[in-house]
Amino acid sequence: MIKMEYKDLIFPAGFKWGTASSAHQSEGGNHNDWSEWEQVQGNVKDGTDSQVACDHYNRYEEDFDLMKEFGHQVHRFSIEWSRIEPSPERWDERELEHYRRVIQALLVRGIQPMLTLHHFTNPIWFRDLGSWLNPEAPEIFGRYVGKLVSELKDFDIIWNTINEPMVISAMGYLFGEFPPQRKDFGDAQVVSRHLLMAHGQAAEAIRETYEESGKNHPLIAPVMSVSHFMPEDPDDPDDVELATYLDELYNHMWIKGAITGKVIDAEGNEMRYEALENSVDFIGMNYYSRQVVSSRMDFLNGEMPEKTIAERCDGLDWEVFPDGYYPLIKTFWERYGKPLWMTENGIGTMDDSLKCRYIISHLQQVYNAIQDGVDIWGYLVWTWVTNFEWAQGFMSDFGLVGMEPSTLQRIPRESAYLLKDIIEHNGITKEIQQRFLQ
Ligand code: GCO
Repeated sequence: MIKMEYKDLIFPAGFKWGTASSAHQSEGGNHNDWSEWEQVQGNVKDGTDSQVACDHYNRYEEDFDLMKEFGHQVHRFSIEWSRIEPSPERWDERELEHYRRVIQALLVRGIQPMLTLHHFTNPIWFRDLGSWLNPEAPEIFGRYVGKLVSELKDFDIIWNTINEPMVISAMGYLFGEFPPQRKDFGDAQVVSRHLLMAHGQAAEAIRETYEESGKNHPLIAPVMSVSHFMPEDPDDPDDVELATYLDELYNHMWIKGAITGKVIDAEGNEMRYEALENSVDFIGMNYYSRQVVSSRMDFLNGEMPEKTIAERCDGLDWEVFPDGYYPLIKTFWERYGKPLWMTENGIGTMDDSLKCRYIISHLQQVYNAIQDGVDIWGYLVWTWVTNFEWAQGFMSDFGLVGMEPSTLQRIPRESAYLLKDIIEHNGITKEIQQRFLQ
């Protein structure tokens, strides 16, 4: 075996580390469009649901204690819309108080809250109004955000508006794998446009609420899921063209709209959407894997080439492919010139040594991008405690901290200690790389 020569990869001073999660996947006890969908047999692959999740709603202090013990500096989480606004414009004071306590609990432990306003789930009444296909959806969401932000503006919060708009539109409206399980390219386009407008409405509500109370503008960002599209046959111009098309469609079209403030309307015309102005202070990037595509298959109907995968995520067709990370980061920086946060990266596996290798090999890419001049502010692993992985249920375990199923007791894995080590050194030392990669 060839012995690799490693060197210390130390990140810039002030670089921030932590983990990310979402309300529905961790809290338990939610009632929203997802929780109802989960009750239909066959929708969640392993037959589980999110009703217990990791009971984070009741155990957040314990979870934050552990984060503090492990040196975390930031935690990204979401607020569950259906709890705050259980019916239109009826605000649940008890739930608002709950989330104030959650935020406070992070702050007193010295952990910066990064708060996601929308992470996949919707209130039942919003679903019944047509969900993201409803032309009024952006305003309805903006109204909610205005209320929520007016309640939370006194806390030091970094705001994420919409989490992974293209996943909502592709998985829910094109591939039919998430609720509402539609399979219609036109619908998917409408949803992605409405989510873009909703992002604008949310950003505007945040800016105005802060301005009205004489506060400084906080940091606001949308969070993009990015995937590295590759042609199955790099010498086939049709494959190359398809990969380029999908890269534009999935990775760029939406964020370009948020940055330029332009939306493509139903007739295909470009129009300015004022609320999008100054709506992006930085971009959150979630990277997991690559996507190999072939022009001989109907990708938009869910057909993808068979591939032999050496290392993968459990329960999902996601190959470990760190080399796809750097080019995406670099392109985002070159095209949009906005600072970046790596808001999610990780792998669902019971093989914790694979999880450790995954994190290190992806961080090498982040480090290289920083060396090449990209302004990256932080890196968050998905996720801290084992939680509910959407249509996979509990088949894909992304946790750095495992959970004893009957007692829900938290059990830090070696990967949790790895992250602690990385945070202590503000990087991946030579020793860390040797320990895990050799
Ligand atoms: C997201 C992600 C998470 C997933 C993670 C692993 O939307 O931010 O989908 O919710 O759990 O990406 O699949």
